[in-house]
Amino acid sequence: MRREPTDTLLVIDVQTDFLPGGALAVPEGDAVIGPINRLAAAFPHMVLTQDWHPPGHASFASRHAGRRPFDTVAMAYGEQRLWPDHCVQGTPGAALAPGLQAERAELVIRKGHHPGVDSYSAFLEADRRTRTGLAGYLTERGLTRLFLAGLATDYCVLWSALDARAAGFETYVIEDAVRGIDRDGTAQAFAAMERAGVQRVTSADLV
Ligand code: VGL
Ligand code: ZN
Repeated sequence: MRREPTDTLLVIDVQTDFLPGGALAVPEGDAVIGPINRLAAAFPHMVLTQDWHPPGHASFASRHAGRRPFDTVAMAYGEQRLWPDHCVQGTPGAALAPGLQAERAELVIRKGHHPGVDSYSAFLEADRRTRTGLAGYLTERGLTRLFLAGLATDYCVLWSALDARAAGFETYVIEDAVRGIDRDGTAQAFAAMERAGVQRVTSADLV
């Protein structure tokens, strides 16, 4: 696939808490780092996201009496899955994964920082109204072709890809540079992305 000057590698949530041994470990989450590093060296632009929750965030099961991680609860903005405490601002678990080559990142966008609202998507928070500013940033810079990598396929990668399409970006998901939390959820996520016009590529197609 030919590289365009507007091509942007959008790396979602490659953070210590999502790696094996982390607070919300994604199976084989560390497997994305090698492909992402090779892509990072070759891409004209790179943007990262970081899940970045205040202590006691509303998505944490520990905040909801009688609830456990992976339960769902009704929030003002809709259904919310509950998680173990993860990616708490400033903690080691919230740091970018050691070994991730992030030097060339032009922007790190932090999301999930509103105490009462989650944000899987890099573009739009879970209330589906509050914008992160990423679409404006990319649009102002003319960065119109997005290639998604990172964690987790069935949550933050999925929602970011769907919102990228909804915002009119040409969107690709790099299948060997993403991993999911749940196996069925990951298969469903790939199907939903395909229906939305997200194209599937491998890192070998790109570098
Ligand atoms: C994520 C669950 C909770 C993700 C973030 O990065 O996919 N998943 N917070
Ligand atoms: Zn989170």
